[in-house]
Amino acid sequence: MAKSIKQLLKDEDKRQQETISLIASENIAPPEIRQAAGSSLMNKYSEGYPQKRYYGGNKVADVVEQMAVAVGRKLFRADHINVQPYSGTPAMMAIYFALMKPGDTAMGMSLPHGGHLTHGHKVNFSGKLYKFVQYGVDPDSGLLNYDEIETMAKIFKPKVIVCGATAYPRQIDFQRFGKIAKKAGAYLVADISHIAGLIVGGQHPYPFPHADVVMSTTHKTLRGPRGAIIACKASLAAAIDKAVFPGVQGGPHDNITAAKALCFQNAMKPEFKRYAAQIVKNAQALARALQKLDFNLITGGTDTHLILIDLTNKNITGKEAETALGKAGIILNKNMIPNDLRSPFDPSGIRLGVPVVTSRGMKESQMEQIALMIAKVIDKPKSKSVLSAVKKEVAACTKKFPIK
Ligand code: DSN
Repeated sequence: MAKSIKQLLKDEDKRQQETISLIASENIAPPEIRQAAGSSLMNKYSEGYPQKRYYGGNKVADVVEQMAVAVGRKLFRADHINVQPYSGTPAMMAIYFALMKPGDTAMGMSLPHGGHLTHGHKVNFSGKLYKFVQYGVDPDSGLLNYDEIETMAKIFKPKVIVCGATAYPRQIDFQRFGKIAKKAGAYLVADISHIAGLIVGGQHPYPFPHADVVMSTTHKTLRGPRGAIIACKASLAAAIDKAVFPGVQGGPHDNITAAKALCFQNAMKPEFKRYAAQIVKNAQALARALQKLDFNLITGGTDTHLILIDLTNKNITGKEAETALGKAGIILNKNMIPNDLRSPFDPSGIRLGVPVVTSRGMKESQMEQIALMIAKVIDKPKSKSVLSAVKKEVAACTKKFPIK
């Protein structure tokens, strides 16, 4: 007989407790945030904005959204913030609808070089509705080549330049991007989904005042609920709000808005700064330990929460590595590396991130242990005894750092 959903949810709790997640885009939202997400606000409809709703009964929902807006604006140092986007992709859609007409030219980072689907990939609405020109990283250094991006912007004269990435281990120079966009007469949109927690935690420069619009999901380094925000300069506030509702979305998820408000409040606290600093320390400790074990890190290291590894010298593909590590209880994702000659279904690399393990309380010494476990599996991915020994090590380690 098929298992009940109740049982499956228990199974998932257990899976998360007993494995080490190194998925760079995942995190563990604290219990009060999960509680708000499952609260009775889930039952409410409130299309519109506070004091301008299309439904009655929004006394509480209005205050909740106003609180999220007030703290969110402060946190992101923004003139204006919209806290209603359901997630990153609808948020990007609203931004493009506000700033461009279909057929307009835009520039974004290509997915195989570390960008996101919504930054102009041809299978995504962004690549279908707009003429996206894609920039990438330098083939030798793996770093963004700002001079080349500037030249491309001069040639293609995009209406929008998107900066931000999902698999770029280094800081993004928002100031330089701002100058490039200004010279080209383009709006600068910064997608900070991956690094939002690092930014507000003092580990990465802020995108404002260089960007015109900033988009972030709230569930990655920020440690909030599944969702997104759009922050922007005052002059774009009305266009962004109109594009979110009624342009792209219907009723906001008020339960998630409450969880976002809590997430922003948490991120204002001094302990969040310590958490963000620990993320970077952990990522750098993991990077150093992996390098000692002869792993080839794209850009030679990291100054963020993530690491991108080229596995070519290890004689294993990204998919094989993801599968073998998964069997041992270490969960991460296969990933394209810059100029990858393999397919996205079985690329040459893997991506590792430390937000989850940092949320569990792990520190530099556990990162060294994790690097050793990864090396054991990658060296002998088909050895049942190695996989089972590492699985036992993972179990012992995760028991010491339970998810609260
Ligand atoms: N899927 C997210 C990531 O893993 O980076 C981006 O949407």
